[in-house]
Amino acid sequence: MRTFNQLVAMACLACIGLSGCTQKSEEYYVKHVEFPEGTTLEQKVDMAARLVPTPQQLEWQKLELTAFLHFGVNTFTGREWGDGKEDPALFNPTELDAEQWVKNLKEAGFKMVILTAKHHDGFCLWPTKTTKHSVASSPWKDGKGDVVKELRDACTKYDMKFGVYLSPWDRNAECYGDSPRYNQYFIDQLTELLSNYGEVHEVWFDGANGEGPNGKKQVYDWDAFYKTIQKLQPKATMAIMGDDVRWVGNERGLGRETEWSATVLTPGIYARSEANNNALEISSTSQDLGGREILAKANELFWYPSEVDVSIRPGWFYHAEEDGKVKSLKHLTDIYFQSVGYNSVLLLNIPPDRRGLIHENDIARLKEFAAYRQKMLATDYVEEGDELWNAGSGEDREYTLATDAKFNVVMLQEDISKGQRVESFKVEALKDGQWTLLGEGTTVGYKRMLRFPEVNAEKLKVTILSSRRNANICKVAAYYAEPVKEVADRSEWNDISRSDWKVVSSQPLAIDLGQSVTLAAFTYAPLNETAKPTMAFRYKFFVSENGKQWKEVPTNGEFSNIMHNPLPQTVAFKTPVKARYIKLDATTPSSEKAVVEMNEIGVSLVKK
Ligand code: FUL
Repeated sequence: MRTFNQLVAMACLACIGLSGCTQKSEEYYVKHVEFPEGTTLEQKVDMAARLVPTPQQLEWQKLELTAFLHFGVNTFTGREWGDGKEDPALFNPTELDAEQWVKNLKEAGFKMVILTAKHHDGFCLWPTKTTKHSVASSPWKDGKGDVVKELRDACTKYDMKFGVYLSPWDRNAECYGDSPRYNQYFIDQLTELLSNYGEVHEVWFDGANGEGPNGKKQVYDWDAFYKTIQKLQPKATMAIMGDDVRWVGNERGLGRETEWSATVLTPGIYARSEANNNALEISSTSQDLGGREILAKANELFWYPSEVDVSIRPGWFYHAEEDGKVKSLKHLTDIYFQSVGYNSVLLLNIPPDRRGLIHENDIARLKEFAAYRQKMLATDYVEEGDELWNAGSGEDREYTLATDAKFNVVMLQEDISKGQRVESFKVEALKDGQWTLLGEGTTVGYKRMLRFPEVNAEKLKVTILSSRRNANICKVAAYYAEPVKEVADRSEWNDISRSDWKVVSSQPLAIDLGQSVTLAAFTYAPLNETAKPTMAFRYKFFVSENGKQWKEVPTNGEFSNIMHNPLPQTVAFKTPVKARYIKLDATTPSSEKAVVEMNEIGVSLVKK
């Protein structure tokens, strides 16, 4: 593992006076700082205020909107996680056009695209020398195609940043689990991707591994992966199982209101990460990753900003049956305010379809989303909101608003190249000689947007209630965001009323549907769309006409990725089955007996 002394040594920079700044010089720590023994909380807070991003982390943060492209064999099998046994012949997009992807994403305001060059199924979208399990063995372009190259060329043409997702978990590689061999295999794949496609701006390593306790155990050599990136693409950011960009902790597009980029969470690729994070009793899903309470217990701090990854559809891969389930404009704008507006970068997934094109429904929604943001950002009612404000705790500043200002969003930004400092703030508006509170918030960081009911006002007052050293507020803006009505949710996944159902056994769950029907599919929908340790992951599904003789229905037996994305998963049967009774025999992600309730199950009847 790379030594931290190296980092700290290069990290201590002297700041030579800032214009408009009352503090003459400040010493900064780049990306990481260790607290020597005996450091008091006040000293830690002061050091935390001087932790700053690397130049590439800063550039990354400014992108705000980035796009994910989940594409691969799953696109053709309908699965979310392939098992690696798929025939490469399945991969055959009929009209693949990477320019269509990039052009549309560019027009919608996205600044980078990240492609699943290899997902968990191990199928490579470029003609790799490491395995036959790639596009080279597919009928697409007679095995002469290269999706990574097509995307790279399109990114060059449209001046779009380019990133690769390479799944460490590989269900196809025969050497997976034979740790040294697979690590070399992975490094060879990484080397190809980082050597043959020009500049790569981000490398995204997924942390998912669904093998379970009895699966193959692969010990990853993160240090060697890290060094490969450092050598071949030193300017790239390394995300998730990386130390530049942190997973926000859910796949729903929900950032934290209090979001510290200067965080106590030790990145998962460091050997000491488990020990450190266990000692603090934290993980990437914890609420407080940088407040004073947790800082008091920590020995080191990282500049490790949050990225909100979420799909525009329920699944990460394209499934035709989700064409009507593209997230609504209301949902997307909420995601925007809760990611970009909560000091995070949004990584929105838009999965190309079986043609190899972004589907018309997704494009239409992207256009609406872009138009919405453009309209909102076109008019900033704050005058002189760009003037740098070096604000101490308790200080306030008044801003004149344009005449007839009508707004419902206030945006604040800190100059994070000098650290993240604001701990709490409030915003008030002056109307007819009266100050009214519009809202309060905690962290600001790179960007914080506060929403409230629409107001007309003459002045705006921002108060920094608490800050770690003086905050460097570099932007205050006020916008009007058109209220958006929610379109009714059309996710129906149960065709027969449950009032006639009876649970005939709870372990495994067996249900009498009260009538004999012909089923086309069943759905498992974790209660409140929330993951719990007792939830189902692997399963067998049985049907019966009399509740005594059961017949197993062939399925792929896995609710892929349900732990991270606990949305309803519908399993369509190859051929319809007759049933009065159904049974789900399932185990949890840690291979215990799962607990499933009747109202978490739905059935779909064959449509006449
Ligand atoms: C998860 C994966 O398991 C999903 O399939 C998807 O790629 C998502 C972005 O990350 O961990």
